[in-house]
Amino acid sequence: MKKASIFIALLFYVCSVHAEDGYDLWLRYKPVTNQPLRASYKQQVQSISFRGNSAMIDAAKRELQNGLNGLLDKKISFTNTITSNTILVGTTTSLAAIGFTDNRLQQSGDEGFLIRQATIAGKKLIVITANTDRGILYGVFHFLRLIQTGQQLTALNIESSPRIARRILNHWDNLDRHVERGYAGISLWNWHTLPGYIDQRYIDYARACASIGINGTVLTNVNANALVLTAAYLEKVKALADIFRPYGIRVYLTARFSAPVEIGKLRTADPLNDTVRRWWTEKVNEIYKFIPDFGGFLVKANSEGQPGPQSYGRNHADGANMMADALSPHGGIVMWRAFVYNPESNDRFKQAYEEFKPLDGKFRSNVMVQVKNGPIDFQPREPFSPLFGAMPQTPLAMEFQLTQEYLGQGTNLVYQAPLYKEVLDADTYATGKGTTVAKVVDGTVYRHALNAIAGVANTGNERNWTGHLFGQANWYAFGRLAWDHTLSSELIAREWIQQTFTTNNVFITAVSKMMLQSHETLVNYMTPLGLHHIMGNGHHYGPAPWSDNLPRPDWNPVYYHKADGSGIGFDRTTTGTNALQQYNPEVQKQFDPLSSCDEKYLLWFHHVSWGHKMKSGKSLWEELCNHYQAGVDSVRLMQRQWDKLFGYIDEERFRHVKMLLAVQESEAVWWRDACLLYFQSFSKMPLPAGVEKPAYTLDYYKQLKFPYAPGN
Ligand code: GCW
Repeated sequence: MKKASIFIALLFYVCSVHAEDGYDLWLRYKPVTNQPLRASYKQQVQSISFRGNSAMIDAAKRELQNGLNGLLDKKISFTNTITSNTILVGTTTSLAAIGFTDNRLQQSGDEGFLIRQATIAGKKLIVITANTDRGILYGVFHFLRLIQTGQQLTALNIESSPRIARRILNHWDNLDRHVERGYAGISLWNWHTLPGYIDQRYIDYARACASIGINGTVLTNVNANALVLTAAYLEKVKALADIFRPYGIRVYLTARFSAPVEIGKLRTADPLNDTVRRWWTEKVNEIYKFIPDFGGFLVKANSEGQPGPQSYGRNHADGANMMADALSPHGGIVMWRAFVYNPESNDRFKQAYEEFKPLDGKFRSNVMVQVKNGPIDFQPREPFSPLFGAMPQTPLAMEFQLTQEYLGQGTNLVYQAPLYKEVLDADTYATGKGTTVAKVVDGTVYRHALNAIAGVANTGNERNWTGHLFGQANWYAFGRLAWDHTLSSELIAREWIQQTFTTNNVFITAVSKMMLQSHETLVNYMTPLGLHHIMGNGHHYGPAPWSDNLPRPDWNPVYYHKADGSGIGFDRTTTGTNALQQYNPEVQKQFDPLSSCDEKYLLWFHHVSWGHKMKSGKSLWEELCNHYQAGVDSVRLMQRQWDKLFGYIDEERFRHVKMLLAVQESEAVWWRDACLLYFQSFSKMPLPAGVEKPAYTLDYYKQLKFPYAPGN
């Protein structure tokens, strides 16, 4: 090629990879770049035909038309007649009227859908059908996903329905728009300008959620403000609920237990007091006047200073049941959180179980207990919470944290699907082998019709929604796994990459590899071998394993690692707090004795001597050092992998990720050096060969302060 033509080709290429700011998430609907494929799509999708009429059908219509117009780079029109190469969309009933039936729809429930090739009135076409409009909406989004991910439309035959009924985001958003543990700006909800001003963001949020099957949103922080239950705010909540409804999303609120006192002017919030009970009944009736399909309450009570029934000598069931009774006539539910701990117990690990296990069977049928994935608090790696194997009579909702409070916050690339899967696939052995956490949560083990999964949202008003562009992948993965927890982390990563960036295979392969390694990488440079909760106090930013000055012992990192001259780790066996006994015997065997403990969880359960011989033959100290170094090395590898991808995507997003990877590298180095210097003061052993020397002294790391770290 001549120089000039190379230049023109290059210019054309650069211009065709337009700058993008991430706002469009995985719903970009850019023209399919593979020309033969686009041509075949165009051939098969010549028009759209919708049966039915509702706000939800309208939303599906708009999405399908916009999506196809973009993807096929052609205006697709609607038709009312049955012609070949049409996408025919309608519910079971409306399509039965024109002679289309499929028995599989009997199993699809009220959210599932069917996408398949069909011949109707002699015409070959593609049908998207479901029992309900909601199923249609999900089917439409799935159909668009097929095109976005470059799948063939010939011989389509897909039946899909969600395994978990309630798939909910939990926003820890305050009424002043501060987001607790938020790293992506301020809250999406502009309470001040609602209900009059409807931000396009609200609609795009709903579209994004619906596209991955999320069907509920808790708008407010679990550290709740009772004001949201007053009429002035309920009007604003109603405005959001009205926007979300056509996208199949129900609104829930957090209920502050002391609301009857704070906004109701009562003298008590005692759940057994008749006046208090009447107050909640009336409050709930009022809410349903604003929002007829209101989902219910999420409640954090008697935890970290939040008010609750125990302040009145009552228990969690008394509190939850009171609210449940008020909600039940309207079909509302209570999600009562099990995240409790008080300084009296000898091990924070054990407390949720100690408080909730005795209450199994004491809750109303519209109460769920919402349990964090692990026993402590969203650590980079936790064993599953023992409650999942211990509450047969109570529907348990899973709570994951998408926002990266303990996973590098806004600057680290960490794809969390492997973390979610590790927990969901863990076996509780509650009813014998194969009683996985996922099967407890989705209701199959104990046949709970009420079942739910929640993710603490990572969204904010930053242009790209999640601060770090790759945070979007966690939102996406949460929704996809909530729909079907058997999907693999890799498949979800690939789907996300294809829709978010490009369908180029070199790019997809390289980036999915980065993503799949990223969680283990973070565990290595932060909390390897079962270390946990050694982050900075309060803001939880950066390492502070030395920290020991908070008023409660169980808020201090030293409580969790217990490093001393003899070794490191928390003894939760019979010689220690015996927290292990909360698991079924088969699970206990995976962690105890020390010699057979899965080393990923070692320091969660054992206090181990520095010289202890690990499975590799190396000492614990050496192994610990190597893990920290490996974490840093893997971040550097991610940087090199990313650098090679220059030119595959727009420069704006490329540079965004590149810069953040550099920040991540420096934070990984910081974690390694601060932790190793500190632990070395106990082990008194040298850094093994291959582990880089820290650039500063331990005192330097100890004096670092971050008064304005976000999210606190
Ligand atoms: O992880 C901890 C957080 C708190 C949070 C709490 C909870 C909303 O540090 O910010 O409060 O958990 O889950 O209730």
